[in-house]
Amino acid sequence: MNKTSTKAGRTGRITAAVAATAFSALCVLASAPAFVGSAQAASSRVAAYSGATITIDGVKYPDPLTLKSGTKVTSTSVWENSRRAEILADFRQNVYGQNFSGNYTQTFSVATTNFTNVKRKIVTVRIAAPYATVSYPVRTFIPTNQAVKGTFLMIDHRAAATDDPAQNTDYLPVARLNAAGYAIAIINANDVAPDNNSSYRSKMINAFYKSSSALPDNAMRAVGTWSWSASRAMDYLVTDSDIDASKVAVIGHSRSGKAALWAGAQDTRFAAVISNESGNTGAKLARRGAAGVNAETVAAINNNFPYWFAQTYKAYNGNESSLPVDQHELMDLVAPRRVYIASAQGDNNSDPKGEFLAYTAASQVYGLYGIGNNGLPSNTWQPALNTPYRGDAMSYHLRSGSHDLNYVDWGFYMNGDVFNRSAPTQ
Ligand code: GTR
Repeated sequence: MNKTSTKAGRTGRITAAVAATAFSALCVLASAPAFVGSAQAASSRVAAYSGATITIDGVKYPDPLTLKSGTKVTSTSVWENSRRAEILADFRQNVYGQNFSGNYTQTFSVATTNFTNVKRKIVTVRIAAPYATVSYPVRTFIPTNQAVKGTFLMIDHRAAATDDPAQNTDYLPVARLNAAGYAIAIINANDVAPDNNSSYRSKMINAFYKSSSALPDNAMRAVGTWSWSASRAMDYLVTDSDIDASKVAVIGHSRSGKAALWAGAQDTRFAAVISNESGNTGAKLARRGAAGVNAETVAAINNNFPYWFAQTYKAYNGNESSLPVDQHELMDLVAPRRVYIASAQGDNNSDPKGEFLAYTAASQVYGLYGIGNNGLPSNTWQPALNTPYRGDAMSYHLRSGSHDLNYVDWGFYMNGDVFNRSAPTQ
């Protein structure tokens, strides 16, 4: 099969509008001295958060259900048509960065091989952008001996996936997933934006920006590119008659969990979003800082991984309380689709309690749809270990042990009816 489409892209058009609004703010930044500076210097350049707040664990956080104008959001239509766009724009401008806005041509070519009970499709996504053409594989494994229950689209920064349908590690149990009736499609994050400070621009980013020029401060870097590329893989999946496009869950672990959440927040075609121990700039509330457990802070992540997020995010180093958003609102953007937050008890760097609190706070926006039951018996930390909690459209578990994606996690994703949710009642 060969399929070609030319477009500015759905996301591209939205981005252009957002970028135009953001421009005046950027002009102010441009006249200020060097942008990358100490946390102190950077923080003096962003205004303190002055919008409406909610209280989580005794601390004030941005209220997802009050418009910037001060009007309360009481209907899903105002949420979807107005408030959701405000939050999305704030995340783009201040955290993950703006998506590519240049036109591109997208082509898919598919090499299909049949194995016993499994069909493998190595899909090559080819993006011809203004400065270069970049191709990357989407390794897709589909069971053929039973009805397919749904598809996991995995963002894999460990470059773990191979072409082998028998591969079966804890992190990537392709054979077990297929045997259980699930399809899996995998993109290697390094194929689109290498997970490296000196080479992250080398593939997709330099196809959209001149390699000799500095990136705009508000342009997305590696994590945003991983998310964007997952959506391009989804562009393919919706065309594949072996895949039920209404049952695709984007999933990632840790840094890829951040990317999966951001992909699912932006791209409403994903029926479910699974964030496995995504921590800082993923599921963890930023305002908790080190959270008494030496958890990763915004300053730490920006200093250790300066190429993951927009340059604008660095203004919040040591200054989380000025952020116009916090991470509960990233989950809000997924509503009313299923969001699954998974933590590990020993994963202090990710601040499991901070992930849990963001999850419980997100029930507020799901509640607007009448599906606010998050499945937990109580919103008080700490829930029981190794227990999958499932609400109408929200799922959670806290695994014992340390930072990893393992077969205990996958077991919950496979048995948990991830691809269904109660219908919104509003
Ligand atoms: C850590 C980083 C985390 C998380 C993790 C991972 O070094 O501090 O934000 O992304 O890597 O990806 O495993």
